[in-house]
Amino acid sequence: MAPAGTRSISFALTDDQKAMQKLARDFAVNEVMPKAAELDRTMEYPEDLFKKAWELGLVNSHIPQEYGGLGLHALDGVIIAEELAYGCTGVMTAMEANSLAQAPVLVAGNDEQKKRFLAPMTEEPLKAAYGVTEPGAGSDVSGAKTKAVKKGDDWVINGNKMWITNGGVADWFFVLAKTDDTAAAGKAFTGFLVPRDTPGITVGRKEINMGQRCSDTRGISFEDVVVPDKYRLGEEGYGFKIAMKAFDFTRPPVAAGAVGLARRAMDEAMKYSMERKTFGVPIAQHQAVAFKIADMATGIEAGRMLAYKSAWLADQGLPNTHVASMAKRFAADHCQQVTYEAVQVFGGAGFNTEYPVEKLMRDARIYAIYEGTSEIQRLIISRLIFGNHDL
Ligand code: CS8
Ligand code: FAD
Repeated sequence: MAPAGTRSISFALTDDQKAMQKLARDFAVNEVMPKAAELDRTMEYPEDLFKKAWELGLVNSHIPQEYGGLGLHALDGVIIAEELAYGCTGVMTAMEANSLAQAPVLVAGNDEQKKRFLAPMTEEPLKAAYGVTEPGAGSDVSGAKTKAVKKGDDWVINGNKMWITNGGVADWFFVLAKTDDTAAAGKAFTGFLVPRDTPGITVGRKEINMGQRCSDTRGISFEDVVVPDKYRLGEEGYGFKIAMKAFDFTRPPVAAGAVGLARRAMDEAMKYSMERKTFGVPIAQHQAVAFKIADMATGIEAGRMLAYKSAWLADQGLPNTHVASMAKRFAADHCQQVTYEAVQVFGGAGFNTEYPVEKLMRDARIYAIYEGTSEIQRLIISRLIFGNHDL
């Protein structure tokens, strides 16, 4: 057998990663958790928490150093995302939505665009939003109808986006618009960076959602919105691919968010199961309860490994679409199961708003829907596997 040191795989975090994990964990436990129930009740956007997290470097962490950011890697972002989600996934989503909007810029933006849209986010706690989904097109992005027409040196955008996270607080939007009605999806769309104060943008009401209620979700309409050609992201016609490529970087942290939420629900269930007694013993001593916890812990570990691997592949510059979808699919579905069973462990108290697990169960539900439903992740995975792609 070869000596341990010669093996190439390592599950160890670096000292920097451990320090960042601790920073994010302390922030989640000490700052986010005490406010989570109130934010769920009021549905207020977590502005103060956003500012504090921004000051600590827990938001926008992957903006490159030449644009004023920390230049952290995808794996670092995944580690942070899990911890923030442990505190409250509504808060985590409000923060992570920035990364989602920035991802297309990191994938395809030029130097001028990065200076204009990314650099200011390191100077002030600005927000951004990713606008792809429409009232008539969510899973099927190619069905999006928002149009951009070239007029001289400008583009004129018309259409409606729906379910846009950070919609009401964003300083700018990434907008996917159709620029060629005749081409296939891969050449029919173009991405644009659109400042919020551009005339013709109307931001809709804050949607009242089942969970993650402090996160800001809105419809946005664009009526004759004029955008200069210099804000066109990447080549004309390549917007669909840019929008998809962005998910390769953002699905890993979303998966990590689901892992963080599951870990929180497991911790709550464990704590309660050691306190609550039935038939003369803590319920943790009933094997039916202890096995629920064992299954929770196993899935959390598996989900985390998938999230780590998908981010690690991205950091190596290797194809990661399939593993990112596996991570998102697995962790999203597992956190449904974990929060459902956590409510079960709490019994009647699990159904009550005075205890934390009913919120966790509501918050978990969206993980199987946003950033691509679990069905769409399966579609991506199966297509890649059957397509014999170089995985
Ligand atoms: O439509 C695609 C899809 O992914 N649908 C799901 C949409 C989705 O995930 N939406 C999420 C919106 S954002 C959100 O919810 C935010 S939540 C709030 C923030 C949370 C923070 C915590 C699909 C179904 C996968 C594909 O659709 P098709 O129409 O079948 O297109 P394809 O034929 O597969 O592809 C067309 C061309 O694009 C290329 N492509 C596809 N994927 C990629 C990636 N990288 C680069 N290029 C890609 N990943 C593909 O190769 C095709 O190129 P051709 O040259 O045409 O062959
Ligand atoms: P549909 O596409 O209509 O799907 C309905 C059902 O049919 C789903 O179960 C789906 O899985 C299933 N289905 C569809 N097609 C297939 C198929 N081919 N095979 C099998 N099953 C299929 N979007 C953004 O662009 N930016 C954001 O910031 C953003 N944030 C969001 C925040 C929240 C809280 C929510 C609710 C949504 C957000 N979204 C955002 C949109 C989100 O990505 C979409 O809701 C999601 O992709 C699903 O699209 P849809 O709602 O149109 O459902």
